[in-house]
Amino acid sequence: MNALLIIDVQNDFCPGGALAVPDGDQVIPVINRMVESFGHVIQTQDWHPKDHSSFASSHEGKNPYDTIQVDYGEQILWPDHCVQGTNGAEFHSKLETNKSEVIIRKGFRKKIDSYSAFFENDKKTKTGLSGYLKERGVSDLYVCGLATDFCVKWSVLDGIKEGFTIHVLEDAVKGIDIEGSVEKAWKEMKSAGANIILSSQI
Ligand code: VGL
Ligand code: ZN
Repeated sequence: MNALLIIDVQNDFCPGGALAVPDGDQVIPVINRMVESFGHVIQTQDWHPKDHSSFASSHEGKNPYDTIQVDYGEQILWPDHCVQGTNGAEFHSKLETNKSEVIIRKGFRKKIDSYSAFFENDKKTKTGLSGYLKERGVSDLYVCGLATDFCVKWSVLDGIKEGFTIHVLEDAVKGIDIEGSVEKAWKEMKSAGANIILSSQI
């Protein structure tokens, strides 16, 4: 069974937001068309407490995009974004969300960031999505949303590890791009076995 997985199409990742992905909102009409074609739709929502450890503001003397070492390795520090209950954390108002059957929230533990829809960045803490999909009989995930080089990439890599067949909708994702991270993300997703397709191929 197929499902569409929409990653983090939230105000803070769209133009005008706190961690805006360049042209991030341009994925919305493409995704809305995909929603019409899919029988099952799943979304993720980045959902941080206001003093989250991934925020530069939580670390004295640090600036956004600095990196620090934490228990689970390197962590990029972000501008405050997707704070629980704020407008920035809401889905973009133009995104079609009515059909979504489940919304996975991630990044709500203060000490652990979470890019992937499946595991938090410690690579151990599960979101529960894998079990949900397996119980529902989903085998193939069509991934779209924001951002190509972080939450999309890690969801794709973990989805493959969890045994799903992963298709990435190339024209329905956009990246942040820090020092070539978008190009690197495409390489990693391809070499892990992701199937890269265009929305017109659906
Ligand atoms: C994301 C950075 C921090 C994403 C979330 O959705 O790609 N990136 N939090
Ligand atoms: Zn985040």
